[in-house]
Amino acid sequence: HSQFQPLKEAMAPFLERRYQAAPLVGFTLDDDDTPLHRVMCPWDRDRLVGEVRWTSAEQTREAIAVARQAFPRWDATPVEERSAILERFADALEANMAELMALCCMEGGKLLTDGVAEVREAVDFCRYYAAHARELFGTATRLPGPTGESNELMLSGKGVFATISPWNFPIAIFCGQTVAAAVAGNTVLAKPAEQTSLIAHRVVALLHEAGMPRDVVQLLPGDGPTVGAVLSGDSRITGVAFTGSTDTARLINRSLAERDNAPLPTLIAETGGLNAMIVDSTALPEQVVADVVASSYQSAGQRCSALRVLYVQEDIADRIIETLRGAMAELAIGDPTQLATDVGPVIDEEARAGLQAHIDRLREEGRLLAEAPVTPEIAAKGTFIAPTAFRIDGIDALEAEQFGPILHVATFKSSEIDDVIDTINDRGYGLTFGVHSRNETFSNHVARRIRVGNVYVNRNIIGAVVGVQPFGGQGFSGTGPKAGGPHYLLRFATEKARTINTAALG
Ligand code: TXE
Repeated sequence: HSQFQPLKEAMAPFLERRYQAAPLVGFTLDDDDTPLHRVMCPWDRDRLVGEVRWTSAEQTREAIAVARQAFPRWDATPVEERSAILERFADALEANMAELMALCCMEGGKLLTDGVAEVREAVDFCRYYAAHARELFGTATRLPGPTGESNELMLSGKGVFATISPWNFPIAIFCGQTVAAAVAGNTVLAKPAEQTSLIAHRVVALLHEAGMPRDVVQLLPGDGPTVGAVLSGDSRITGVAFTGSTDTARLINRSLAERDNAPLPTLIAETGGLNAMIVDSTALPEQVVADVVASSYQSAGQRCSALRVLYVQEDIADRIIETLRGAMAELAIGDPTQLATDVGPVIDEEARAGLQAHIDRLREEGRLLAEAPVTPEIAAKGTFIAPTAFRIDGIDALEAEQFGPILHVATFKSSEIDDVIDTINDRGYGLTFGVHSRNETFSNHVARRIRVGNVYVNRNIIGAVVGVQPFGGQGFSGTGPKAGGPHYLLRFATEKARTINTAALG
């Protein structure tokens, strides 16, 4: 904890600040047009964090016109200049770490250490995409061809992109999608999640200060059915980079497809998961449980990569559950600004109520295996959910992803392993997956057969280091390409092959 102590002290003054936010667009706003929304703190329900003015449908359409007009100029801007803006922005994020962490705690309910990780990941995205853009967009690729002809392939931006982001990584994912679209030469309409508008406002203000033109990246805070729906229904939008739930991705896909007289769209979607881990009887219970607790309960289970279903081989199940009970009894739940806290609140009352209903149902069925303690005083202060583990028959018992600190545990016999893998594959999601075993033949077999985007062997399943573990799923979990991987920027780009008859010039 000692390494975080100076940051904790540096963020203290920002915890008291009241923030104001509004759309950041490339035209003059008439301020009184839209209502102000009050932002309350998830772990201290009477505390006002700030106010945000949401974007109206009309303002959204005007912003699209601005983006369209700015596109040719921005796409013609040398990539060196575009990348340099991302690098200056990365420096600015680092320099403002304390304030951004404070905002993550206050508006997003994130632990202080999660806030640090957010900023670092955003910085990594900026530097990685800046470097990649130079490679991809800097020079045309020469291609072989017959004598008297020159052939080359050039990459450029596609047009106007909307980036629609979730609240659970309000800096990292929001920045990653937005800077990728921009550095590839597109103009961008960034729509943050309703719940994290203040953070997004501060981030885009820093991006503009770093030199990103105001008409190239515009911030449109607002609700999904208004701003999000206008963006995905407008025929001037070339593509959408979306991260959020699978249901919303389906809505956006439909809306893009139904547009008249619109370019065939690009949809890059990173969506939900029903992530599983398989543990065989050779695994070490202490190590398994440490990784399970991290995977299921870090960030209060509000990670798309979080572990939802643990499959344990029958003969080791009792030991795993006993060890898990012990570990969960130790979890500290409460104020996310305190370094000793392990689990903070969930994002809002709607999320809390949905999770609680799921918990109540499983508890009534007598399925509770373990529970972490939440004191009544803490529960009364904010949207806290006690981390729990329940026994279920298998992944098919779950209708949907439960986006919170709830783990489901099923058992299997060693002869059933291929059926378990088939069931997980057939469920349709395909984001993260883990296997714990000291038998390499077993873990190789499982890792090979499972159809997911990210497989983790003998560790937790929630890591996604930029450039090291490119991240993203398949099936219900997303379209690819993987964020923080070498192919990501290509989906934001269009290719032009140029053939010159060199003989014609003599
Ligand atoms: O999603 P929502 P949330 C997933 C995670 C979970 C979800 C949580 O698994 O399922 O994200 O985020 C906007 N037209 N991932 O609750 O509700 C909405 O305003 C256009 C996956 O925020 O889908 C918000 O900005 N837009 C992941 C955004 O969509 C609309 C990593 C997301 O909202 C809209 C992180 C509409 N009709 C989280 N309705 C991964 N796989 O990488 C809403 N929105």
